[in-house]
Amino acid sequence: MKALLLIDIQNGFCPGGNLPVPDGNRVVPVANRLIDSDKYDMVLASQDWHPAGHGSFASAHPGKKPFEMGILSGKRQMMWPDHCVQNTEDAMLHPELNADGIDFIQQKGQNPAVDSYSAFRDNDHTAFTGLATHLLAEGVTQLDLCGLATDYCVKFSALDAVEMLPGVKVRFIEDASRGIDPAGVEAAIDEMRTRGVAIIDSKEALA
Ligand code: VGL
Ligand code: ZN
Repeated sequence: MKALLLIDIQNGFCPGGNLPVPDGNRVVPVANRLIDSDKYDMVLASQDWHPAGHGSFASAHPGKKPFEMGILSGKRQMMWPDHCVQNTEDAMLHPELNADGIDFIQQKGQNPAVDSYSAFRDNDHTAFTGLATHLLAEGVTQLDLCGLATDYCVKFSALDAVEMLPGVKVRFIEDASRGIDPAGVEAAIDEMRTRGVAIIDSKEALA
């Protein structure tokens, strides 16, 4: 069973959103080609889904500004602008993404005391979303990932997929993804490759 996992292709991470990734919207047509292809038995999407006042928001920490490091539940945490608050426009999947082709949506980031970059578990690895159990129950053998942002949620989801889905081929689709920081993207791709994630482009995924 081959699955495609689209990470956080939401308004909040596209230009005009609250935590815009440069050219984030440009992943949408590529993602749609993947969704509409006959290459996948299942298409899943993750959705960053924070309560208002989430502990990853700089606004929840007096004196902190966005993109400074802070502390959340005793651990180092990037202070983000308020983003992807539940039931707001910012949290909706990009309107041009072919949502009809998505079989399953995994929300994450609901616990105000911990961030959850990965679609599989929170950053301190104590709470699981259930996505790994779901994919294993479906008999997944290959998982292709792409979306936003390469250096945060895509990377952590891919690394968790390798660890939590034993025997599953995990591939990162580079041209269907964009990152926040260019140096961070390069490091993220190196780290994924080192940990066993195949780095491919959509042409290879669709071939
Ligand atoms: C993300 C920062 C905060 C992401 C989510 O989707 O990469 N990044 N929340
Ligand atoms: Zn977030």
